[in-house]
Amino acid sequence: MNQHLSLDSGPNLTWTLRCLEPAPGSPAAVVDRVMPATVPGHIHTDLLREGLLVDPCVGDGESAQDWVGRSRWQYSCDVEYRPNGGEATDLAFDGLDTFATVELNGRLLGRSDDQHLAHRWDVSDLLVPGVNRITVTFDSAFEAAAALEEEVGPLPRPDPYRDPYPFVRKMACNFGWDWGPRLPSVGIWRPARLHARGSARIAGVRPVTSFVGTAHAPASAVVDLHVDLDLGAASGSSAVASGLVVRAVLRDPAGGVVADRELQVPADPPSVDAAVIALTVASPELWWPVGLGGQPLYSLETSLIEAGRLIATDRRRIGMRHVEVDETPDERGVSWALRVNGRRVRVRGYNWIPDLPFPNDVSAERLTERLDQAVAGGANLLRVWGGGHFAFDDFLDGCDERGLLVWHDFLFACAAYSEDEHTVASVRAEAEQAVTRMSSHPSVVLWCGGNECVWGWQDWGWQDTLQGRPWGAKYYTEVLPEVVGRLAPTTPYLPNSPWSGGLDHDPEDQTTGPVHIWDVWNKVDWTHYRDWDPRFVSEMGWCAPPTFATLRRAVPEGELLPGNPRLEHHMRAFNGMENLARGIDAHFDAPVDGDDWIYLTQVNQARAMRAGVEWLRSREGCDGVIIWQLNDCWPALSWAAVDVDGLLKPAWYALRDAFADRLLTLQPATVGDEWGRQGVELVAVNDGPRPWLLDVVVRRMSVDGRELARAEVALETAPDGTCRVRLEGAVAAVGDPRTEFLVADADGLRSVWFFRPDREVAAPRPTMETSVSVVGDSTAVVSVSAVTLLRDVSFFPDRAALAAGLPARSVSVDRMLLTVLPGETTEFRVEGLSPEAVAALRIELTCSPLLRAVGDGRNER
Ligand code: BMA
Repeated sequence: MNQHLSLDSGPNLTWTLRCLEPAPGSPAAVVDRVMPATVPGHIHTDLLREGLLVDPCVGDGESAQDWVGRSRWQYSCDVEYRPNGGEATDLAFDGLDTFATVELNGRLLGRSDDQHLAHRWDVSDLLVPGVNRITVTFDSAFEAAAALEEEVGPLPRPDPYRDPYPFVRKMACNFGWDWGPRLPSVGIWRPARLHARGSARIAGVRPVTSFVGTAHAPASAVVDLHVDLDLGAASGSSAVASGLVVRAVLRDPAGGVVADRELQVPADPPSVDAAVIALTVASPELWWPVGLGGQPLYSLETSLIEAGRLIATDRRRIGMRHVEVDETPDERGVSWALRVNGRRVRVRGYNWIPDLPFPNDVSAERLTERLDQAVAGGANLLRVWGGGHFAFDDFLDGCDERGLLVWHDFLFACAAYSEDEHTVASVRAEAEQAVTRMSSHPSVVLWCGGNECVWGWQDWGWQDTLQGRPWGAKYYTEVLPEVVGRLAPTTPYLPNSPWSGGLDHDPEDQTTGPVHIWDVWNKVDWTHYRDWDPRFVSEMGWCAPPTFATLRRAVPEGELLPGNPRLEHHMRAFNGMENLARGIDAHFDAPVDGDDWIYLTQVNQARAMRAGVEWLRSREGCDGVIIWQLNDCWPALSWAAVDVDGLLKPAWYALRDAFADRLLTLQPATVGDEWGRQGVELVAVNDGPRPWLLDVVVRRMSVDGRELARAEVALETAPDGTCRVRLEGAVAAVGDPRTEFLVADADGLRSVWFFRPDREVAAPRPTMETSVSVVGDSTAVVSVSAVTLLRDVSFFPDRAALAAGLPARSVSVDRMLLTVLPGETTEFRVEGLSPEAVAALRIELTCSPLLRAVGDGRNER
C-alpha cells in the first residue's frame, strides 16, 4: 500500500529556519539565528512569533518588513527513515514559495520557480536508513524577478503596483494590491511528504459526466472516470503495468453502491492516463446551486490493485450536474448566462481574494464563517480572482456543500506577461495540476484565463509600450483552453474577464460577455450604474472603511478621518480618499467628525451597491452581477462587504437585501436616467423555483410623512422571471422632487425611491424615540419609533460590544440601513449582550439626515 510520511511540522518533526543572506535593513537578531519553522507555512508568521517582526496589520508595521522578501532563507529538517522493503519513494512538496532549491542529504534534487506548482522527486536511491536531512533554500523573489525582467525586457505594469510581479509565478497580490499589503513571503507553503509509492500511484481522478434525458431530470448519468496513473520509473515496463487493476466504487448520497467496476490497465503501452472507467448512474440526484435545489454528493473510491494487492486508494465526493454558458444571439447582441442542469442561473456573486496575506493562517472556522457570510449575503457564486492562488480543497468542499458556484481565474492579473518558453511550460503545468485537482468539485463551473489582461492590452496603452512583443495572449487563447478542454472538457472556459468574444473586440462591449464596471467608482456618482445595460457584470464595487472596531484596531492613534496618515496607509485604491470624498459630496453634507465620516462613507458604499445591483438585476438581459469584493485580507478601506475581522460592513446588509431571491425594486424606466425623472417602474425579480404573486402598495409621500397618492399593483412573476409595471397616474405625478418620494411595500419587502440626493431633499430634522428590551439571555430588541422620516437607520454592534467591554465580534445585529416613515416603529435584534450589558446600553443609532440618537431620550448631532 502506498504510504505517506507527512513532513508537516508537528510533535514528531521539527523544521528550522535561518537567514542565509540578510538583506539591508534586517535586524541584527536575525543573523546566525536558527528558529523553528512552520510547514506548511509562511516565513512572516514564524518571524512574527519570534518577535523579529511587528504586526504588519497595525499602524505601518508593513513598511518595516521589506528586508524579509529581499533576504535568502533556508529551511531544514531531519527526518527519520526506515527502509520499507525497497519500495520506490518520492519526496513530494505540494507548493514551494517560490525560488527554491531542494536538497536531500546534501544532494541537489531540483529547483522550483513557481509557487503554484507541486513537485515530487524520486529519492529511493538517496534515502539512508536513519536520519536524513532535507533542506530547501529560498532566493529572493525580488532579485529573481529583476533578473527575469532584464532577460525578457520590461513589460507594461499597471499602477499602483511598483514591483515586477508579472515576472514571477507567485501570488501577485503578495507584492501589494489596491486593497492589500505588500508582504512578499517565502516558505514551504503547502503540505509535504515522503511517499512510498511502489510501482504506481494515482496521480489524479477526473470525473467527466454526461447525461441521458432531460437536463433537469436526466434518466441516467454516465461518469467517465479518468484515472491518471503515475508509473514512475516503471513507466514503459509492461511487466509492471500488466498487473495493474483500477477499481472504482461509487456510492449515492445515502451510501448505497450505485457502481462498482474494475479495469485492467492496458499494458501496451502503459501511460500516465491509461484508465477510463465508465460508471452509469440511473436517476441521478442532481447537484444544484443554492436556492434552486439540494447539493447531494456521491462518494467515489478509486483503488489501484497490483497483482491482487491494494496499493493505492483515492477518496473524494463528486456531484451530478451539467453546466454550460448560454451564448445565444438576440436583438441586443449575444447572451452570456450560466445554465446549470438546463436552468438559467442568474448569478449573484462576490469576488473572492485571499482571505489573509498568508493563506495557511486561514483557519477552518474562519473559512466556514466567510463562506456562510457569502451565502447569507445572497450569493450563489464566488469568483476566485486571478491575482491570488488556486483555491484549496477545503474552500471547494465548502462551496460544494453550500451550492456556491465557483468561477476560477487562472493566475494572471492586470498585467502583460512574458510568453517565453519556460514560463509557458510552467503555466501549462500549473494549469494541468489545478484543473486535475479541482475537476471533481461540482461547484467549479467556469475556468477563466485571467483578470483584466485583455482589457489592459486593449485599453490601457500597453500596445504602445509593447511594440508588438508578446503579452500573454497565448495563455488565454491557446495554452489554457487546451488544458481545460483536455482535462475538464465539460467545464466552460472564458478567455478573460472582461471579455466580449475575441481579442479584437472591446472587452467592455455591453452587448456581449462579462464587463467590469469601474468608471462609476473611479469617476462619477454611483447613480451612473444606471447608465449601464450589460449582459453580465463580473466586477463592480465601491469603497468604504471597515467597521469602526477594525479601523480603530488598525489605526490606534489619531482621528479616524481623512488626513490621518495612519488611516490613509490602509487605503490603497488609486485616488481612494478623493473618490470617497467625491462620493459623500454628491449626496450628503460634509461630515463633522470621524463618526459621521465612517457612517457616511459606509452608507454610501451600501447605497452604491444596492443601486447598482437592483438596477442590473431589474434588466432582463443581464444574467449576473459579481460584486468586487466579498472579503479583505487586512484592515483596509476597500470594496469589501466583510472586513478582515469578519465583521459585516453596512454594504453586506444592503447586498443581502438586493441579492434576495425575490427582489422588489423601484427603478428608472429609462437607461441613463439616473434619478428617474422620465418615469419610474416597479419591478419584481424572482430567481426562486416557484411563481411569486404579490400585491404591492405604492405610495407617493411627502417628506413630512403625508401620503400624497396611493396605487395598488398586482404582480405575477414566474420562476426565473421579471415583471415590470410603469407607474402611472397620481402616484407617478411628482410635484416637487425635493420633498416627495415613492415607497413600494409588499410581502415585508420595501423599496424607496428619492428623486434627489439626500442633501437636496428638504427632510425635517430627524427625531426618533428608542427603547430596548431583553428577550433572552443574550438577546435584546432595540426598537425605534420614527417621529420624522429616518433613512438608513443603523445600529452598530461592534460599537455596542466595545462600549460593553466585549470583543467586537461578540455582538451582532440582524438588520441595518432601515428607512422608517413617520409614525412607524421598527426593531433591531441584537445578539451577544448580557441583560446587565443591555441595562447599561447606551443605544446609539445613526441615520440620514445625520443624527446620532441615544437611548436616554436625547438626540445628538
Ligand atoms: C479590478 C480587480 C482587482 C482590483 C479591483 C479594484 O481591477 O480585478 O485587480 O483590486 O478592480 O481596483
